[in-house]
Amino acid sequence: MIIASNRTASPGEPKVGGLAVAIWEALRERGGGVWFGWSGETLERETRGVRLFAEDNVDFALADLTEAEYEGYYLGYANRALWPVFHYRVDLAHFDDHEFAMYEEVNRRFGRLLAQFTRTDDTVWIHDYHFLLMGQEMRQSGWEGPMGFFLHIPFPAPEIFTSLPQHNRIARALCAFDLIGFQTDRDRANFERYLREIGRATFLDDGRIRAFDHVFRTKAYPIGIDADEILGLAEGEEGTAAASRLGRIIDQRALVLGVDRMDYSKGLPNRMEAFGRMLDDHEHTRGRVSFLQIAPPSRSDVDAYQDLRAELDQLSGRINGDYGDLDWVPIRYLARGYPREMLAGLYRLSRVGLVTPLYDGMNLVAKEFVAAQNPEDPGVLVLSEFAGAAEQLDGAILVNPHDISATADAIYQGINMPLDERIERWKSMDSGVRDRSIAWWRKSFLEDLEKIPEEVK
Ligand code: GDG
Repeated sequence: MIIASNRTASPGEPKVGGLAVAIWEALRERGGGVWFGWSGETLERETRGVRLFAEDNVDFALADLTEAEYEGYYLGYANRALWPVFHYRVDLAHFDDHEFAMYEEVNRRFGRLLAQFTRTDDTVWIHDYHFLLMGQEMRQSGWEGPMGFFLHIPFPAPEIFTSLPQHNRIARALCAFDLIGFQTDRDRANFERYLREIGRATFLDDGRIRAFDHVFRTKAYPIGIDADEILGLAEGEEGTAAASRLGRIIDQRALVLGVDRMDYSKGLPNRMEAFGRMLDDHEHTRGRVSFLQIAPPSRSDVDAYQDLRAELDQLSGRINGDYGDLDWVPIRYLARGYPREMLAGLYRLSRVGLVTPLYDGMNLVAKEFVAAQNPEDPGVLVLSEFAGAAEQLDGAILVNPHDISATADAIYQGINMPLDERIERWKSMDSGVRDRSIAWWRKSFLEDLEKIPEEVK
């Protein structure tokens, strides 16, 4: 089993986060393998090789980036072109041929490095938008075995995807995989529509697709979480300590909670506006509700992220200035990360989980919030209809995050929802989250991928 993702877990340290655990388990379950990725180090000059660390029967193979590659491949094409376009923010996208060349170069170099690890009978699984071209590079390096790809972020409608000057090159490279996994049917359908309308694909009777001289399959595999792990953390010592610490401060007030990487796709300004609108529309909620937004900064070397930070600082200050009082701050906005244990405790304490991205591949926070709840007194999930998770979490109050009034109403509805309705909604979500777990996700993708060699090519 050979897996590549831009960042890997740290060898020798506990594997935290859904994806890291899923990959780690996939490798161990199959008796070992290689987990390849960027080391997180940038060097002035290129080093050709990889550093190997063994843990159990897994080899971590870590490659460095040069400063120019980090700038062009990672900050540049991946995060200034692909991320915004795939999240429908063409207005924020920056297209630069040099950055694409760096992206191509890193995919080529990494693809060749990875090909060196493969042996007959191996299975290759490549992850996410950093490595869209890597499958093709692997094929060109001679790898002929089964090779799958999973896209963690949305795949946009063809009208948006084609704004990328290199859309044809990217789609062609993706088709070199045997199995292309998406978070939702919406994403899969977008990709297939691109192939049909622009890629002149043929859709075969057995469900496979022929395009750009390759035959492959596509399917949605909604990523999940380990619900028991989150529940255990929420009920554990650190989780309950965090909840009682915050509980003392917010007193009897209802807690509305948001937890997001600070990213423009997460709809944070809209969310703050909506909370302010609710205070405006329902005066009696003032002093009775507290909104806690945890937003650890990410990619702060990219301009759009610096602009977002400034916008949130300003907006939270304005709302707190307008509505706050001597003994009450409406928005607690914390631009830093917290340990997972604490987050789980806070999810459980909250009356409303506010997850309102403008666009999101899946959104694991929504699922974690559900898993952490007390079955006898569960909180309410207010969820954007544009999060992949909305295809599954039917007990949430779904909102259009661009509609500030509707989001304000949804928060209000959540705060006031009667217990029996909360329980009913939560139950249906919790069983879905448990069913479609991270283990289910990994197993179903790999089972499908491993069937590929049996199919007539
Ligand atoms: C990408 C796609 C897709 C957040 N703050 C802290 C913290 N977190 C953890 C959450 C959750 C994870 O980070 C965030 O996952 P999301 O799914 O919500 O979002 P992205 O980071 O954008 O992830 C997304 C995902 O990949 C998986 O395929 O669902 O659509 O964009 O687990 O709990 N963890 C800690 N401290 C924090 O302050 N420890």
